[in-house]
Amino acid sequence: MDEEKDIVLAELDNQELFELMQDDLYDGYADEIMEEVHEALGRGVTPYDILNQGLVAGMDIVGVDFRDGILFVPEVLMAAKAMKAGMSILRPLLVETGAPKLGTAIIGTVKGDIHDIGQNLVGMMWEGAGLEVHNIGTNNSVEDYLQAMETYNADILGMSALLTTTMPYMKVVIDTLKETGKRNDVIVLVGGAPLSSAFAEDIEADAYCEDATDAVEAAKKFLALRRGIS
Ligand code: B1M
Repeated sequence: MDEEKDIVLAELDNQELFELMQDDLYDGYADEIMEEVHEALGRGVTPYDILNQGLVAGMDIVGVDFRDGILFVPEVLMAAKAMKAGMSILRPLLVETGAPKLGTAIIGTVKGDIHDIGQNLVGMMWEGAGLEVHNIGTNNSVEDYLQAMETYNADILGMSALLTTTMPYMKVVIDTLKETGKRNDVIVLVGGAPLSSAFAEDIEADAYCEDATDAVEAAKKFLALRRGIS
């Protein structure tokens, strides 16, 4: 994926530009990704399409090759860095919709898990939908979640897990909420690639969100239900 040195971005059609983004994300080229995101924006491509057809599609390819032992942790970290560089340009555009404030959410990855790209994306999309979002980062213990819920008076608790070994920790958090009588104070939404609706139901979360768009829909739905506006 290295024969692209003399590529003139302006000569590519949108599909070719997305494919180049996927290749450059794979190669961890953060500067090139930023140039390509600017090029796409300049053509009037929506931030949402750039995110999904360029960056997220590129990260999917990285995931497959990581699983298959073709890429290793340092390369995946470079790809993650390139993804974050692209997201840093898209973030204000995805967030600035002028939507009225819907409520307050906290989001963070569970204890033992340092994958944060997906939850950052969900946080951005929630902000764009009008939620006040407090992203509490990765590797969160029960205490971290409880503290953040209290500090921000959160309506929504969002938890992310990307590993089959860390997803059970979500149940630990929800069980603690139940034991401390706080379960009904908050809407619990969960997400991450290894999860499913059945898992969410099993641990008594309010909903499983397959992706960031789903997370926005779920947040709106459960906030409306809570306020009796369904
Ligand atoms: Co990791 N990793 N990783 N990794 N990594 C996966 C998850 C894996 C599936 C790769 C693979 O084998 N194909 C695999 C997990 C296997 C499993 O458990 N079944 C894996 C592994 C094994 C590991 C390590 C154990 C590797 C090792 O060290 N041997 C290690 C664990 C570290 C740890 O957490 N303790 C590890 C490390 C890493 C890096 C640090 C190198 C890097 C993370 C960098 C970072 O995040 N800052 C990394 C990456 C990048 C990945 C892959 C390639 C990409 C994840 C990603 O960012 N996807 C991933 C493979 C894959 O998922 N295809 C993989 C893009 C992102 C937009 O999608 O995160 O799914 P996603 O988020 C989506 C939805 O899931 C949903 O919405 C998001 C947007 O649409 N969503 C939510 C997510 N969270 C939500 C929360 C919500 C709602 C929706 O709340 C309401």
